[in-house]
Amino acid sequence: MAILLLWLLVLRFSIFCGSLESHCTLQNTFKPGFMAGGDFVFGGIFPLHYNQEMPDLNCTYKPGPVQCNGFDPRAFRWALTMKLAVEEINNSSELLPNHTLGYKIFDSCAYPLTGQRAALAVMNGPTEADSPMCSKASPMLAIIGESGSAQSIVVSRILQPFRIPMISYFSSCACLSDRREFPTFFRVIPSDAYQVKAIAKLLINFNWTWVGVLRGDHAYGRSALQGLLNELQDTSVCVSYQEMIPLLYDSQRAIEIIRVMNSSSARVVVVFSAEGELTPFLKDYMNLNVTGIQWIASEAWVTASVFTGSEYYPFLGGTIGFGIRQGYIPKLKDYITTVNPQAYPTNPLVQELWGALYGCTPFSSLTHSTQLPLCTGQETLNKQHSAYMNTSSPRIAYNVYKGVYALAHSLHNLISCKTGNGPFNNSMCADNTKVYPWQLQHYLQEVSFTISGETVNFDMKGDSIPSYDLINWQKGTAGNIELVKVGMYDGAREAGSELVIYDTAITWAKDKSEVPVSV
Ligand code: TCR
Repeated sequence: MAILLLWLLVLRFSIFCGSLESHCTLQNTFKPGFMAGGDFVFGGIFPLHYNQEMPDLNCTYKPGPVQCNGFDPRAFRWALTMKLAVEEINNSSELLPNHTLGYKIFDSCAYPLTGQRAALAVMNGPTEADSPMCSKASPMLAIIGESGSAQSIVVSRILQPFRIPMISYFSSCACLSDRREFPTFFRVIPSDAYQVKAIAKLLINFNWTWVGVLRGDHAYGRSALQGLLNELQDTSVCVSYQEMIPLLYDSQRAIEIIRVMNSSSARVVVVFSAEGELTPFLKDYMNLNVTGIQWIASEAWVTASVFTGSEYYPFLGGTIGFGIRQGYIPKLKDYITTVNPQAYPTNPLVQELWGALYGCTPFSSLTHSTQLPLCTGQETLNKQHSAYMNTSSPRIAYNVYKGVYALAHSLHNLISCKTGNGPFNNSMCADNTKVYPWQLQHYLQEVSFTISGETVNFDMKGDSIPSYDLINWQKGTAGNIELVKVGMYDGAREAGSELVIYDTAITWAKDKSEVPVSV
């Protein structure tokens, strides 16, 4: 019912926007993080905060704005990457010359319902960038977003009636490949369905005949396990046990699981889990002083920085798994170092970034909302701010970058349509002065271009060519764990030879160079 009402609001808003005062109020309390006008506008939705306060359910006064906490510099970097990509394209004389792109970037607070609000706000067009209010808004053609699959599911359902395409940079749930349910969903991160294919190939490649599987108690763990079991059918690999780390962590249960692992002759254990639930489990594992397990990490924890301390090496060294492919964004580092409160004095997100990085607030006028001391103005960005500054090998930021370029190339092709040779009814082209999102989706489905040496295109399910880096946890100079690329899974290669492994580069569990045996 509530959703129906919201839809009605959206529909009515686009017709009588000026008169719907209450809705314009919603608009005003939910402001984009960054915004710029242009001939064509793309929306962006990013989890700029990682949690949100419970909504105020007291209806005796006007509800206040959504309160989000936990500013996330990493997601902020993703959002800036979108801004960078749009600005690069606007400066390009090859891609979309004579046209400017605009953007409106909103925060979902990593929360599905706020993602929903963000989607509605992006679609509702008029904001300060378009003046006068509510008139002459540039068409909002597509969205880059969302991050988590739960948010993308909601956002996709909202965009669907309006036929607005979206490209997700982080949602990997295989469930999103169902075109009947998510007809306008595209993504530049591989579906988890490919991850289990890659893991199955890895297990077969090393002749491990018996393996254990451990998973978290959530949809990701459940569907990954199911997927792996399917992939292993009719192969030489058998699963000797499947265990689940309980949602409400329970040491007793964990110790039982560790006993099972330790007594099995299957030394290889595949773990589908996020770092959160794995942390207490690994603590118990280390307390019991068990070693000799060869861990196969799922994408969700293979790049986790929380386990890279030297204390983990005896237990986790040799871990191997598939991570999202790294790319290269030449201008990203310089770009994000230009962001500071002086350059963006009115942007609250930039102020929050300073709070997150330096524990200070840049302007005294803002101190009422925070308890932080005033910044000195001498704060400079450096490597130590890794969550924000780690730009040397972006994975998700690179996906964002690819996504924006995919939209730009599609729009470029749409605009370059030769009269009488178009893809629409009667060989018509789109009217460049009045492009509809569904017309852009046609071109997005067809687009194919190269970026960073990689071809980008989409299959009929909206999935792009899957590619992963094979990552191995090796001993760094300080005894810590370093993530080393030891191969890849590249869906662009011929069927059967997608997996490429640099065998001699791998360090296995217990610091060994021979492949462990697991039978
Ligand atoms: N996409 C997941 C969430 C997720 C994740 C992770 C969470 C991915 N990778 C790493 C923690 C750590 C990939 C989603 O929601 O689709």
